[in-house]
Amino acid sequence: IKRVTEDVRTTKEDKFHWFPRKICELDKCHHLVTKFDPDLDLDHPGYSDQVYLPFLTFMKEVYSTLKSLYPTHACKEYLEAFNLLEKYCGYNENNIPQLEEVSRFLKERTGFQLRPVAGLLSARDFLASLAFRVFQCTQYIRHASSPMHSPEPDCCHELLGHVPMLADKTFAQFSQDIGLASLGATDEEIEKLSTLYWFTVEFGLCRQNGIVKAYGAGLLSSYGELIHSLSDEPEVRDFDPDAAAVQPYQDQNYQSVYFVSESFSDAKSKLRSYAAHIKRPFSVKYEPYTHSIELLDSP
Ligand code: NLE
Ligand code: FE2
Repeated sequence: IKRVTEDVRTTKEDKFHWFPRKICELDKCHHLVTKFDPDLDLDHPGYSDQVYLPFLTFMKEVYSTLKSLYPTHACKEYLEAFNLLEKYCGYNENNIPQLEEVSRFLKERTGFQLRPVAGLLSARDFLASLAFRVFQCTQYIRHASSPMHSPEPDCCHELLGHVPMLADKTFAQFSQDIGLASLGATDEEIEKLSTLYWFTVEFGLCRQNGIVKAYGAGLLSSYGELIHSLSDEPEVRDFDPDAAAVQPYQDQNYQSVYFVSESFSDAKSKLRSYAAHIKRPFSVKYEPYTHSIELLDSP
């Protein structure tokens, strides 16, 4: 009888992909993808050479040019957090903020924490960490030839793009919700959720007092694309998760389509109803006291 029940359990568990249920299991979510290889990739700014920007040039060039655009181009949640980061976390053009210090700041604001990662993670592993309010951060710096736009995430992108937004409560919840929706999802659903992530967390726009502003990290860390996204060149559509989840995109150049949300709480409730339609044999609930995932209606 014992054997039989075990068999049944195994068959049922095979129906969904493994996922971490405790925060310590994020140690197993470390699968890297080799998406951008400067030596092999003709479109990569580093193709055929090895010159990476010296660390301190980062804050000077990237930081000061971006900072001059924020008052007019960034959403108010971003501006508020950016000011605090300058005040308390060593954000300024002559300094490289310490991941640990920034992580402590975020933890106090929204419970998010940063975790260093060696390269680009698989979408499944990256999204799973968001379910635990853990943000996996790259640590290298973009190529010197294109400080105003990098095709891949780098520490400028993480620190200037993601960190300020993760300090906002509603946005933090939105990010965690994408992560929770990804746990145990099929490969197709992961693909759709990472596309959704792309058009919101990375390249999202929002309307504030009738004016369109940027909240996506890929915009807030790229001087060139931040200007482009708010010009009249690209197509701008109202945010709709069903459409955004299947919108084709590329990562070599500026986007040609952006989605604009009315507010973060609006985006959050739209995402929640999208996620409710994802078919899984269980639903999940985050247990903040133990940093673990509770399965409801589990097999
Ligand atoms: N294009 C962004 C930047 O230059 O910072 C990075 C995007 C990563 C998805
Ligand atoms: Fe990013």
